[in-house]
Formats: sequence, C-alpha cells, structure tokens
Amino acid sequence: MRVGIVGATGAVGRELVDVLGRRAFPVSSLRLFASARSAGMKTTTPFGETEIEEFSDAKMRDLDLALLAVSGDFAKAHAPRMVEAGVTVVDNSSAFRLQDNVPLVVPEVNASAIGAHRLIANPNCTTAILVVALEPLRQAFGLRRVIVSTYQAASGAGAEGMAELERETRRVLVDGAKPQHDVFRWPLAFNVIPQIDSFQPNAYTREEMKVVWESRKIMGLPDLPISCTAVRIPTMRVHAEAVTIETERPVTPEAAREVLRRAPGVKVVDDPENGIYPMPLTATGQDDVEAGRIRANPVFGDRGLDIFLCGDQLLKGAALNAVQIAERLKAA
Ligand code: 2RA
Repeated sequence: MRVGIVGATGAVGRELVDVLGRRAFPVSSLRLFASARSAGMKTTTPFGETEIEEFSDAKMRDLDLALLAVSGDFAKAHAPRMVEAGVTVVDNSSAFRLQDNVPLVVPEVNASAIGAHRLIANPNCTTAILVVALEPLRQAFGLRRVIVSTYQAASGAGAEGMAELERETRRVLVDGAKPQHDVFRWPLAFNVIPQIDSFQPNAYTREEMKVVWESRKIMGLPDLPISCTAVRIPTMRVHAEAVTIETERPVTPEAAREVLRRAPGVKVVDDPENGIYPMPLTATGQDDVEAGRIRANPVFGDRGLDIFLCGDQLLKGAALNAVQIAERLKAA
C-alpha cells in the first residue's frame, strides 16, 4: 500500500512509522507529511530514508492509505477531500469520532464496524485503553455502571508536553528555580492537574466526556452509566486508569482475571503480594494494556469489581490502534 502519515513529526506520528515497521505492514511507499517548518528534513524509517514533505491535498491523491495525527480542525478541513480522492483515512483526532456515519473503532471490540467505510476514527487514548479491558468483562458479566479515574502522562499533550515536563523538572532540581509552564495550565512537575482539555457546561472536562461518549459508541451501549475524572500526572508516557464497575451478573476477581487473561490486547499483571501490578514503568512501549489490582468492590456486593489499568497511550491509545484498523482494512 502507498501509505502517508500526516503529522509525522509529532509524538504519535513518530510512533506510527515505528509501528508500521514493527508489524511488517505491507508498505510499498511511505510518505511523511508535516508543516513547512519540518519540510526537507530527512529521517530514517524501517522503509528506508524518507524526506519530510509539506502537506498538500494534491500530494494525497497518490496514496492508498492516510494515517492522520493532526488537529481536529486540520482533519475536518482535509479528510473528506482525501476520501473523495479515493484515499482511505484513519483519523486520530476527535473531528469525526461521534459522527453517525463514521465508525469509531478499537479492533478488539468492534472491528466489524469498519465495513466498507473509508474514513475511520481512532478513539481518544484514554477510551481505547479502557474499552479493550471493559468489553471482555461486559461480554462475560454484563455492565451496569462504570466509574473511571485517570492518571494521564505528559505525552498525552504531545511531544511538547513531554519536553515541558522534562525542562521544568530540571529547572526545579538542577537550577532550584520555580517551574514555568506553557503547554499545561499549571506546572506539571511535582504536581497533578485535575483538568485535561476544557470544562463543559456539566462541569466535567472534555477529556472526561470523551471517555463517556466514545466508550458508549464503541461498545454499542448508548445508555451505559459511566463517569470519569481525568487527571494529568508528571509521568512521560502511559495512561493509568482506576476502574470500578458494577456488573449485571455476579462476578469474582478470579473469574474476571480469567476473562482478562483470554482477552486480546490485555495482559493480566496481578500479583500484588510480590509487588506485581500495572505501572507506567512496565507498560511503556508495550502493545498490551496491563490489568491488575483486580479485587471485589464491596459497594456493589457480588457485582462489584475494581481494576487498575496501564496502557501506552501512544501505542494502544493512538498509533498501534490506528495500524490495527489499517490491518483490518487491508484484510477486508
Ligand atoms: C491527553 N487524551 O492525554 C489526551 C490526548 N489525546 O491529553
């Protein structure tokens, strides 16, 4: 396939190149697009040395598949034109995720939604990590309600977010100075920030509502009661999520562990006595979402479960999921 990555120099764009190579995606030519600032730079990819090109609609016509790692505004402006020109588009932004005629896909959950569509939306990273573990539990025990608290890494705000965290941590430790911030609303070094994205009229943030809206759409449960508190923490990579569920049928930690052990995309990491549980440290660079600390939640009697998840949000939450979607397209 003639593949193009738009937004190739960003945190997700770089992972896309790597994941395509690692999974031996059948790339006949790879073109990397970015802003004029990066155009002309050469980069080594698993498919050979490639020059970054400035994006233009005309150049997209030569592609079979475009993987977009750009803003929602950019995607809205260009993706429909690419599809009209015969290019299949997997979009990582939130521009089309909730549109009825655009499938929002996590292949382990709803690959069949892809059908004959040529514009497919990749979910928000927090959502993808959540549903890959929720769906098998829902199939086994039913889902009555879900409460999620997240601990999200700086790289959720892109390469700039990671750079700011590193710079500010050094400023504090090496220079003894106060952190300064630009990407995040407050200093993230030595802090946690209970705001990701803007506040909505219902007092939740947009990031929190994305988890609600997108999980319902992907799992086909439009009325699922679900709430989320999303918090930015000073880690570089991997989003962690503390998830409480009430199931429809009785559940035990042992049964849940067994279901998750068999679930594609999930790795059970759950031996707390020996200090074995999901952590950003161990989940970084891993394709599977780690699930652990699996225990009965007494608030919901024999139908309650608490789980801790850690997923590399640049991989399952972004690049890996996009490439998995592309693999399904190829297979269709
Ligand atoms: C974040 N989930 O962590 C967002 C990025 N898509 O900021």
